[in-house]
Amino acid sequence: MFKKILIANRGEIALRIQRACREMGIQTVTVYSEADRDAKYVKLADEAVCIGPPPSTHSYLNMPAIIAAAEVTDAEAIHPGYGFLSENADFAERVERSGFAFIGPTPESIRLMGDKVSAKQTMLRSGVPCVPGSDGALPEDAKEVVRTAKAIGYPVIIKAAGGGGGRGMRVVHTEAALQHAVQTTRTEAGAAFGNPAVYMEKFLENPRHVEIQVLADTHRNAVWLGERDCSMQRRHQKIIEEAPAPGIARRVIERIGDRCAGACKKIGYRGAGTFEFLYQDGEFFFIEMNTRVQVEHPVTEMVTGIDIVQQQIRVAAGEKLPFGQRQVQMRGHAIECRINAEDPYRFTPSPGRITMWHAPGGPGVRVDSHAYSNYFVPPHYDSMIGKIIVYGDSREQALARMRIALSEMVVEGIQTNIPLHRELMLDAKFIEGGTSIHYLEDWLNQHRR
Ligand code: MV4
Repeated sequence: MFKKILIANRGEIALRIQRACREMGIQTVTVYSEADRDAKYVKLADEAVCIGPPPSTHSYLNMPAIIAAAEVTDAEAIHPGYGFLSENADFAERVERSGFAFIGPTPESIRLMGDKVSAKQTMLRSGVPCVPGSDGALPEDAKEVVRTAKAIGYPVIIKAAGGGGGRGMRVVHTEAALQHAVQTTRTEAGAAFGNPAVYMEKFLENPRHVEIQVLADTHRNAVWLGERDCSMQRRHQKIIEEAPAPGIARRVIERIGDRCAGACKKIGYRGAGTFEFLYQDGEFFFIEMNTRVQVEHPVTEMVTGIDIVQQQIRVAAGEKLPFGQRQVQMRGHAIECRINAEDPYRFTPSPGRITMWHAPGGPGVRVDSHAYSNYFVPPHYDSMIGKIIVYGDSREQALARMRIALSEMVVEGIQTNIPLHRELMLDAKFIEGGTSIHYLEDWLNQHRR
């Protein structure tokens, strides 16, 4: 096992990785920007190295600075967390070429899944069901594009191969709008991702976002750890996630989960990963794969009892997964609310000093946050300052515990989205379960104040 790991991230996930390391007896190096100098997790780290000024392009995205920090501290491995460099294949490659272990998949896997066209083709070959669409990237030939759309049936969606997470896509309802949409998406994709390739899919009008968590080692073992429903989102920012997904038959999920684990074995995947699906009318359709640990990983940890971050570290060190698929048991229900420093109804960021921070507690309540009373939320980064995760034997109990946790939580000095979460936990349709990816935005439009 590694003796020392460098954490190339900030905020709650830096603290989360630090805690996993500490439990495993691994020393931690935290890198930080000048804006995060006074963060508590920086002081809690065994060693800390300043890697640059506040803008992430000069710090958390600065590959030479991060690798140099690993060199001077004699770290053996680098954990990238989520966001920043976590899905950058070139970074993973530079980390490995510099003699460090990258706590994540191989650069080849990251690259394969980073190109959404090659990701989809890989999944189709592994028997993972995908959204009906073009066979690979769209050709230049306009007539061929028209034929493809006709065969799929309108509405269709044009997506950039280099996109993902909602970036670089355009819905098309008529043949008249098709050519312009394809050309515009191509041009934008070339500028944004350095890759003008686009592909076409049937546009699903009212799906849920359900994802499958996987873990794979370097000994051809791969397991899936159940699913998460992440449909409660606004502008591709998830705010509530839960496991299991309400109202989906276990046998349907099991078939998909087994296919995901099978795909991991087939491509020699290593580490934690997430298969994103759209779920509509009882069917799953793969859209993309994330090759990192995700913000919402705790809900899976709560229902499986598996520490995903620890397992990421173990498989990166070459260890075998200590359990097979039959040992993975899902039990109870977990819900996560992301706490953002923002206006709860206008969504404008609200950085600044937290004058009072009181986190909830009690049975089945977990708070993953680096915040505390007198912590200054810097304006340079994502507005998420923590997560409340609750567990219950049933969804009803988890909901009740989340309502209590949200009622106990006190944050003063900045605005947060806690009032929004309090309302949503009392919303009849959310309580019923199974709301689509459009539900929150529709709800916000009706509850505008
Ligand atoms: C779609 C779709 C409908 N049909 N693809 C947005 C994020 C990216 N991961 C894929 N996305 C979508 N792809 C087809 N064929 C609708 C979305 C979508 C969405 C997906 C998941 C969660 C939230 C979303 C919000 C708007 C659109």
